[in-house]
Amino acid sequence: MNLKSVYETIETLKAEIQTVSTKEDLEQFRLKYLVRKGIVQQMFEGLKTAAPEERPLLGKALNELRQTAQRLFDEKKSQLEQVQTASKGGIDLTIPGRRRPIGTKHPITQALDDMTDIFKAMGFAVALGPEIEDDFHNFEALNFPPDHPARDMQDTFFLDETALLRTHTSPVQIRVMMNQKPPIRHIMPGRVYRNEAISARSYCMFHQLEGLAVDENITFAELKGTLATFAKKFFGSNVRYVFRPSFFPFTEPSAEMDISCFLCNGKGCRVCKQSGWLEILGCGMVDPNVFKAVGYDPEEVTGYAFGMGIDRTALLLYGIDDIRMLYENDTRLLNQFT
Ligand code: 2U9
Repeated sequence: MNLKSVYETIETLKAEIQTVSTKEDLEQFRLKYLVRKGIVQQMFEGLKTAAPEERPLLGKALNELRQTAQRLFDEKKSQLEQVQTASKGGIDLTIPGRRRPIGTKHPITQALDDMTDIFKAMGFAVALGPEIEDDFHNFEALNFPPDHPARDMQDTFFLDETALLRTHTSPVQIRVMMNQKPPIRHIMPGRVYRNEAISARSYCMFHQLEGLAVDENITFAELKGTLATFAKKFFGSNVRYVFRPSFFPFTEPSAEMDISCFLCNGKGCRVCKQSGWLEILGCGMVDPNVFKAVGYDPEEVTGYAFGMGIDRTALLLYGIDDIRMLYENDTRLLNQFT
């Protein structure tokens, strides 16, 4: 053993540690160099037989050899441990990124948006208006007689003597007609309020979508065609429909539209109460008194209007059996509408 062979061994160590890539390789390295019978210790043994004048330099070189072997070993050990913790769960770059939960449309918004798109495609514009209204726009202009039960405190939320929460979106149509001349083709989606006992089937607030078309020579046939097209687009092309005579203060004649039950296809089920039919909307030709109230001449223009409640339809569509679930914002319900 001489100085040269010690420095050569140091170089060999440095080269060898480069080839270590596993814990097993590292153990081989330790057994070869660092144990009591390993190469480093054996070279130290050689110091005893070296010429006395060579010993100081040789001893220094051997110390350098031992320190280098230990340092290379320690560095490699911690490097391998880091790789191991990373792959055990610290950082694993192969794991796909975490998905951020994104919000979903509320079922009511979903239904309203789908309905709105269908009417927009048929040439209707969307009109919005205030939820706090007055007697004129909510009742008087719509031909409600002064003693109509809807005007009662029990059915309408009054805020003071003149202000009330709108009971339907019809006052928006009154505002549209008073602001512009025919032709008019508008739909009015929005929240409405009624002072009703809260139950699984009814709530004090719900959503409506109403529509109004006013022009010269508008007929009941156009009303039927528009609503039949809507029903087929929204509920499915094979639905059947029927118009039954009805009554509303603001339309004459008036009708209600039923569609064949979209769950049992008209055979009869729990949802349609074995009738095979579902009532989905009310409609009719705008009453001449309504035109007079907004300053239109009923001899010059005719029009049709329709209105539907969204919430009950959404319950049927999505198979929800308590209307209150729609307003509780329970994410266990909402997450099902992704
Ligand atoms: C104007 C003139 C006429 C809107 C109409 C209905 C028939 C109707 C109900 C459906 C279920 C209310 O949500 S519900 O409880 N609505 O049956 N609505 S015709 O008629 C109008 C509206 C505005 C100026």
